[in-house]
Amino acid sequence: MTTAPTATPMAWPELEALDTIQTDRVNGPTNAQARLRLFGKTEADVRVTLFRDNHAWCPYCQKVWLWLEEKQIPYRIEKVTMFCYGQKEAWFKKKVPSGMLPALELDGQLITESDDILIALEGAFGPLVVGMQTPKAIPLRQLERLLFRAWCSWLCQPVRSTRQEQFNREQFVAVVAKVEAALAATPGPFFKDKI
Ligand SMILES: N[C@@H](CCC(=O)N[C@@H](CS)C(=O)NCC(=O)O)C(=O)O
Repeated sequence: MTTAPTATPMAWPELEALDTIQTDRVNGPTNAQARLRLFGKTEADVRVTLFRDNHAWCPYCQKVWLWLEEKQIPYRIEKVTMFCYGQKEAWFKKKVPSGMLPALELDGQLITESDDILIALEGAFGPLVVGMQTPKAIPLRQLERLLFRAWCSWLCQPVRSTRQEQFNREQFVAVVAKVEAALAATPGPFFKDKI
């Protein structure tokens, strides 16, 4: 009789040693582990610190992350634990008592709420193609809020009746149809194809 080999899970350092692709986290392609991004500039040029979730899946943090990367604004990254993974860092709760992410410091001034963060960044560095407050962007931003509310009402909130569940589902499908229509209005796969 042969015994099956026992598999011992690898530790993080062992897994890291297998990663032979040496990426330059500071100036190379974007990556979720970076703590500093310079885009060829120097640390003296850094005016921004982004506080984001450890695992880089918070979509509101991603929104700010994408903006900074696309604009190539030098920034530091501070990682913060999300409630679902454990205790929120005390230093972060001192800064942002609600513990919500993202948060950002621009020239030492703290800003929360991803839309307000982007508006402040636009004020400092100029818009990323279409400004957050231009008439072109506003209906799409409203549509994103509608979509968020619709899926959250359907899937995240407790329902009291089958009728309510069905209503929430229909609301969601109706908003998705609006999103589809907005996408179909451009020839490409994006909401805005050309400016
Ligand atoms: N309206 C906020 C929403 C931000 C938000 O919901 N953030 C979630 C993560 S996706 C959060 O920080 N939750 C606290 C936590 O999970 O620790 C924004 O646009 O910035």
